[in-house]
Amino acid sequence: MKELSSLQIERLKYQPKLPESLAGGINNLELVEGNKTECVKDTEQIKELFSNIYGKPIVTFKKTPEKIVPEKSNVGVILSGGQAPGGHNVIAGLYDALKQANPQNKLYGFLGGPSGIIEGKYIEFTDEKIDDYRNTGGFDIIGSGRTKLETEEQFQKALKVCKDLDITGIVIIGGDDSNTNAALLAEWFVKNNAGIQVIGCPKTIDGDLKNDQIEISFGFDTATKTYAELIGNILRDANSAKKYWHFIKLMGRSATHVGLEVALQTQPNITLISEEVEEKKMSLKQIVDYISQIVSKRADLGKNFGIALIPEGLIEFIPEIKSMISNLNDVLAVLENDSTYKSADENTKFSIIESKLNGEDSSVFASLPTMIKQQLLMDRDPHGNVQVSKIETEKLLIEMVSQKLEEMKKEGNFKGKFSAQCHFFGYEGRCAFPSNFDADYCYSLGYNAFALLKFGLTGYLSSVKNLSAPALKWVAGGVPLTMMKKKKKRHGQFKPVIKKALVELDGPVFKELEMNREVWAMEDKYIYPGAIQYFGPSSVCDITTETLRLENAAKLTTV
Ligand code: FBP
Repeated sequence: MKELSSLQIERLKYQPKLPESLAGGINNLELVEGNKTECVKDTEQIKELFSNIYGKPIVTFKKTPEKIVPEKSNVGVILSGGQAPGGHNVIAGLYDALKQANPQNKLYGFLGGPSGIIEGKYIEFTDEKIDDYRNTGGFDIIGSGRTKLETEEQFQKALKVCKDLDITGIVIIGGDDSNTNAALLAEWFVKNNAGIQVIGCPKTIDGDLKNDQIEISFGFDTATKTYAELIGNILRDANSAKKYWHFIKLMGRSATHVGLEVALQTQPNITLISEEVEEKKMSLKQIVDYISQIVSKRADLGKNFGIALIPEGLIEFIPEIKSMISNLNDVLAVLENDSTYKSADENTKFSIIESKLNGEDSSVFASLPTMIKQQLLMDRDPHGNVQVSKIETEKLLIEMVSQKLEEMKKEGNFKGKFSAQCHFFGYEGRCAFPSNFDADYCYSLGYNAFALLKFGLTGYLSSVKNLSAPALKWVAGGVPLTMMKKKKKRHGQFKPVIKKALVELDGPVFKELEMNREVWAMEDKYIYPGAIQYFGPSSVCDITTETLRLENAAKLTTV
């Protein structure tokens, strides 16, 4: 029986590229320190919370002929949060660097996410284990989880597990919330003289963990290429059958980077951008009117089909719903301990909530269909986020657009047909085989994470920059995690968080969409990107996203 696909066999042999500074070997590095850093907001509170790791400098690495062989060290690695293509390569890069530095070194993988380090569940990596997972998608090598590390008890347990394994460095591979975990753990270890360093790695398909120092999180490239392939196929189907409107919700949590990138790769008829909805204070009704107008105008041209991209987090950005959700979060935090509420049936729960919400928020909640109310009441994730992937905004919009078009039909303002299909793309892309870009980027991030540990740094995010250039020209280094911090209300309390990067409406990526969307709405300028290619010309296999291309090109013109 066949155990591996032909592609799997070939991908296992792929040798990821490293930046030139790292390619000379892990023991041939020199650390270059930049200026001290400040956090993005709430400086005094963040300084106080992270008094031991606050304000460190940005660092980069330089190749040096000197060979410094470090003492033996053991490292533990954690995969945290949602899967993103390339996670296995971060571990492979980390493992290769660690073994190259000193073959006596050991790498432990904590199982099932951050809970693994608390519960002492781990494996020790071997060459065979790592070789089986090189350049593969998924996080199944050790699994992932969303446990939040924040209590004294959790930290004490993690310390004991690390001491038992003689671990002096932890690498946490995660998104904004997981890297907040990394910063809290780093601070606690320094405060308690634990002698354990913590380094984060920027992971998330959402693309919202980025700033002046982090160009993109890993996984975004592969995930958006995967969705663009699927959407390209649907565009072609729609353009062939000419009878359906496809409403496609795309993962990405709050930010619309995924939707925007996929739109630039495929050029659909409608792309909603949550950040624009918020900025323009568009109500749900205005969004429905906007979509209905395009459906109707296309129908006038004889086109009763099209594609609308809907960001996963849209609902949280519609002003009246955003305000209601914020109020609802506070109400639910109190009701969590209310036995009458907890034992009530669904309709009674809705009534209790409506009675506790402020006037306007209460009417907004009451006006939503039951399906959406139920989805809004689902448990928050351990970091306090509404689980937007479970809110069926695409269905809500189809229902409301249908109603609007019925009204327009009665008034003689819509003469076409509206038959809609809904889709939700998210899980389809999170575990895809990493593109060459993600395979190289992730391997470099892991390798670089060990370099940061080797120089005794803690509370840093592994950073690899200049990503629009060929891999050899990438710049490896580290960014202090505190630099990205600010405070945010979670579960009714203020907590330190990493600032999420949302789509910038005056940035080059959104501008590109804005410039073209009216044409794309009416004329069918669809692009069919096809599947990710791993072998073939570099112009096909190694290109990265439009987002990175446009952002880096804009930086060059402003320098
Ligand atoms: P991360 O921030 O953990 O990388 O989340 C990625 C993501 O895919 C989001 O786009 C999505 O909202 C969420 O995970 C869904 O997570 P889950 O499958 O755990 O509900």
